[in-house]
Amino acid sequence: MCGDCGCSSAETITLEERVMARNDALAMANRDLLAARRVRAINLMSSPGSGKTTLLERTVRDARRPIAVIEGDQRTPLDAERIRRAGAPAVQINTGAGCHLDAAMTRRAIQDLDLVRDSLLFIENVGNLICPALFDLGEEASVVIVSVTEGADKPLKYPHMFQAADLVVINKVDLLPYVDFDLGACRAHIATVNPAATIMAVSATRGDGLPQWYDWLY
Ligand SMILES: Nc1nc2c(ncn2[C@@H]2O[C@H](COP(=O)(O)OP(=O)(O)O)[C@@H](O)[C@H]2O)c(=O)[nH]1
Ligand SMILES: [Mg+2]
Repeated sequence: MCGDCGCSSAETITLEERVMARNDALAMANRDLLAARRVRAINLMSSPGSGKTTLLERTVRDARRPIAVIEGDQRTPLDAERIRRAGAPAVQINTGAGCHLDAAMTRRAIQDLDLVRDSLLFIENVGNLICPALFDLGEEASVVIVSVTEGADKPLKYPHMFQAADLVVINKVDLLPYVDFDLGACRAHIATVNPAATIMAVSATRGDGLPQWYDWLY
């Protein structure tokens, strides 16, 4: 039995499997829809405050292709407003108590956005290093941001998130002189949990590493 809820753990596992299977089917449908419009979708994940929205604002201002953004937060339209001010269409999803976006939410947001052919779609997931890694949204690539104020050990502590990443961005390198953060160790930890991941160090505010980010993106 699992605590107070009265259900057996076997029933819980079956329900979880059904939820994940349904999500995976919807994610595949999203992937097909996006591919048909030649839209490259990127799932952007990190702890709250790592700089996801800041990097997106900068990317929108420097855009070489049309960009649209889906913003996920538990509450407030704040991040979608930031993206619109930077110059791109954005849809905000508020998950309430939820800790991640799922494929159904993403589908509704895709329908609300008038996606342009040959464009980029960023999906800024709800900020945490755990749940978003479990849910396929139909993205083409996953990007995880870790910032130098979070500590170099996070890839080891939250390996599932870093294993899901095609690219890991180490952000806020402008703060390296002021924080105790071992960049080499962080790179090594990322490579330990995900040897295939591309790793780049950037400062979304000062601009370090942005040429590499744009090379990867375009
Ligand atoms: N020093 C520094 N601050 C940054 C950088 N990127 C983001 N920030 C700041 O970090 C805070 C959180 O950024 P935000 O983009 O909202 O993070 P999000 O929660 O991941 O979307 C804001 O105060 C940003 O100005 C950076 O490269 N360097
Ligand atoms: Mg944000």
